[in-house]
Amino acid sequence: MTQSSRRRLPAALDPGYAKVEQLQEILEQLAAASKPGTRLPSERELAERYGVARMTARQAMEGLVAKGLGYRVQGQGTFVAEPRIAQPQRLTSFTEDMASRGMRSTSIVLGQEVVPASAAVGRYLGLPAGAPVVRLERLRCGDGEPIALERAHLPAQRFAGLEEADLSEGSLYRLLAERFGCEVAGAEQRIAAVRLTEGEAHVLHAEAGLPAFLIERVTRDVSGRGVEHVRSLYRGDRYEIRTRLERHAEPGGKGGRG
Ligand code: 16G
Repeated sequence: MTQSSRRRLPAALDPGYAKVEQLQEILEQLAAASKPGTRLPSERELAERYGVARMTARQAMEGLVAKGLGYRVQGQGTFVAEPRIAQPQRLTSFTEDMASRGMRSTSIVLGQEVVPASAAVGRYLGLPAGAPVVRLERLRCGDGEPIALERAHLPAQRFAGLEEADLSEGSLYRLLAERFGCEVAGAEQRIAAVRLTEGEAHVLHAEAGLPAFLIERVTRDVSGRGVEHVRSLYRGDRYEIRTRLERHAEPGGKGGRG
């Protein structure tokens, strides 16, 4: 434990509360106040400092790791994890999400071609089944690290030539706006918890079975027309979804009282 991290820890536990939870809170505060990659106190150090059993210290550490706030390195200890990237409440692009965190967005294009729309994709985009759509499959990276795997379908006639655009660095949304005059205006999405299959994990440089968010989105332009249907897999250890809930909010208006 470094001098500075020791200084941040409270001196003793409160006897009126459960020890594991208190230790976990202490570790969470310490992790939040430290840079990613900082070594956290060992189980032995924690146990000695707070006069608790090693098992209690271990449970607190395991809780921290399970929440994705720390990671273990065999034989070296537990370290502060990178904070997750939050999906904002506005309709943003991956490039914007990364930029807002000071990260550089790049993509590895895994597929980019015109294919016939399946019945489901056609329905989402307001096209007949079999109509040409551009299938765009990208591995999205932040500062070079894989974060999400996205498979999008867009109407090929409306976005003619999209299958040949260079999307390894740039933003799809920006390209749609600049080249096709199409501004995305809103989206409906659903989010489910899944585990990565071996193939997905391989592409995302993760372990098979890692929890992930499966996000299915239909994005619309100002006139309400479907612009893209996307299925994205976001690594659960690198991404989080935040929602804001207001009890008295009225759609499109100020919060009322009821
Ligand atoms: C986000 C969107 C995706 C969109 C992409 C455009 C989610 C779940 N998905 O990743 O639908 O295609 O942004 O990003 O948020 P780009 O403009 O950086 O290419």
